Amino acid sequence: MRSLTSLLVSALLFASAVTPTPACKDPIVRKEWRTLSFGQKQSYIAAVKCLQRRPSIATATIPNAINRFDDFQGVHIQRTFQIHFVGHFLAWHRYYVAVYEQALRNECGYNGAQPYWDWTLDSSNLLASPLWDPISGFGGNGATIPPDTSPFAVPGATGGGCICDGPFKDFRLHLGPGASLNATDRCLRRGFSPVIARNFSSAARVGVAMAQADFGYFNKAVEGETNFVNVGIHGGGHYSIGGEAGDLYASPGEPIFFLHHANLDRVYWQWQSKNLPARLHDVSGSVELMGPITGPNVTLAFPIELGPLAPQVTIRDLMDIKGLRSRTGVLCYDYAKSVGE
Ligand SMILES: *[C@@H]1O[C@H](CO)[C@@H](O)[C@H](O)[C@H]1NC(C)=O
Ligand SMILES: *[C@@H]1O[C@H](CO)[C@@H](O)[C@H](O)[C@H]1NC(C)=O
Ligand SMILES: *[C@@H]1O[C@H](CO)[C@@H](O)[C@H](O)[C@H]1NC(C)=O
Ligand SMILES: [Cu+2]
Repeated sequence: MRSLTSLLVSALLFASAVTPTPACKDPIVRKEWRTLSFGQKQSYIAAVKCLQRRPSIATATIPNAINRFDDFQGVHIQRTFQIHFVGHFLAWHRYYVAVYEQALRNECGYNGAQPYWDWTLDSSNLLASPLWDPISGFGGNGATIPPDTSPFAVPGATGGGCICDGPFKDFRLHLGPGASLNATDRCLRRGFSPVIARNFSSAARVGVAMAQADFGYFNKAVEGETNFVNVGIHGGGHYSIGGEAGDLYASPGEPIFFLHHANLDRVYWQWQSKNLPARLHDVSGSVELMGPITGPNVTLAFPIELGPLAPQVTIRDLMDIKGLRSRTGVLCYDYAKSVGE
């Protein structure tokens, strides 16, 4: 009798023989949030809310995940210490956002691409960002609660409580905060910090990252350090929103996480595009969180795992955002210019 595994393997081989992965002819184009029409913004938000209603497929490893949105947050919580301050930080998050984008399209009928948030446009006036619009955007700051007096408090944070308006006002999270995968029932919190946006989300900060000559230094400029003296442009997006977005583990519980990481990915692609022949192959950095300089370091063959969300791939498969076109990778999207570029 054939085992279940061999049946599955032959079914997969059969499926791939019949329908080979289509090449990437027409990459979907990711646009800056404020360049979308009102209807496009509404359809994106409707798709996110749809993901928040569809049942989890990850309860074997994340028992308290209730819906597909939880699945994404849960996988990030589980892997926090394997995917930050490592050489594959940008590759992992590139794949993660692309798989989320595909879930919106394939499971929720969304026909656009993942929008990005070019936070340099809001760096000097965070509170005026159109992202916070309660009708066309994601709603605004959290309610004002007593300030966080811990040493890890975000400088300049305001609000901090549950969000008060917008499409996610009544949305409930089921995992986190922090590393907890216990069943919880929580609101979405925000704690806007205009000073973090001003200091770390500026065009000048992006310029510093773009000027780096190799991937190792570029990655360091993006991720910054584990303090508030330099949170990098990565931390800039997270801590300027604060609340859930400022939770290193549970931050994908903030829907804007995916717009922020799409923009980081866009900066990464712009940096790669300055010298594609070399930079499609340039990876370095530690395998382990803040790992020793003596290695081990990542290589193009390093595996990128999203657990129940998607098949394992390698960094090599993720180096080219249009890699599926030449069948050298698994991705197929592009970026439209931001406002004023
Ligand atoms: C999660 O649940 C376990 C078992 O009940 C408990 O020991 C642990 O403290 C909980 N963690 C959090 C963060 O609440
Ligand atoms: C922001 O930058 C100003 C000016 O350089 C500096 O004085 C301040 O400490 C910085 N604050 C944070 C939170 O980075
Ligand atoms: C690991 O990479 C760092 C730079 O990111 C480099 O200085 C170091 O020599 C590398 N270590 C090994 C063992 O290759
Ligand atoms: Cu992350």
